[in-house]
Amino acid sequence: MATQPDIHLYTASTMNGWKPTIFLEEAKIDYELTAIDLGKKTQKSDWYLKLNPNGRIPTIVDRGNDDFVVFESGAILWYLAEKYNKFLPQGEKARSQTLQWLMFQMAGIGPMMGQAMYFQRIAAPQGHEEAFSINRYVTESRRLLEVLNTQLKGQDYLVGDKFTIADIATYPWARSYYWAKVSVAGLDNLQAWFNRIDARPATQRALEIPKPYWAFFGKRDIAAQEAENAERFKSDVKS
Ligand SMILES: N[C@@H](CCC(=O)N[C@@H](CS)C(=O)NCC(=O)O)C(=O)O
Repeated sequence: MATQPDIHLYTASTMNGWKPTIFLEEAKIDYELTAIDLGKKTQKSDWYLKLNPNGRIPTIVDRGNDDFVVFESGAILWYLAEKYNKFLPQGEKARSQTLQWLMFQMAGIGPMMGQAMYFQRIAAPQGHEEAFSINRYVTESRRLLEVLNTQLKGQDYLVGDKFTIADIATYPWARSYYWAKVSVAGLDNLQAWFNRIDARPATQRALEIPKPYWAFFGKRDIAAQEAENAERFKSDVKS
């Protein structure tokens, strides 16, 4: 009888949702996937809230560790990195630096770009055009991308020459600058880093799981996916 994989991943095709998928594909680890339908609010159902009290994706359950549950995408990456001894350097300083850039993504890039997206892609098309908020989040996102650009000067990845969980967490967000309508003009180191990770087959494969959403990256079927996204998050706008 085939054994079940340790990791059961609950996720959807979003910037946070792709983080564990990128890790698992890059590390070539077998996992079971349950696609959560955000449009149907599956993430708010009772069974899912027992796993993730925040009612958001992603979440993992580790069957190999007494069905231990981990939520919050940064914590999931950290847990997987320790379990599989991958993408988190062993040396004390490089390890701390990796966690610093992971926190920078979780506390800065994600929330700011997320709000830039929300106000422009979800609220504005439904009649809530908030110029002050849009300007605030777009300007702050651009500033944070400039910080990444400076960090990437003369090195391939966020922490030296090794691909780490900091890159895994940051790439889906920063690479979605098109969706957040944040310019990356003049950020040459950042663009070179995009190109480097765009060329990683496992990461690109992960971006099609559970399904592709290339509109976030300004590529392919943009009009159709913009319409689908508007439908998906329609009920999130409160008057
Ligand atoms: N801090 C959380 C954020 C998770 C999050 O915001 N997930 C979004 C998708 S990117 C979600 O589930 N949205 C649906 C909802 O809020 O109901 C993490 O990093 O895991």
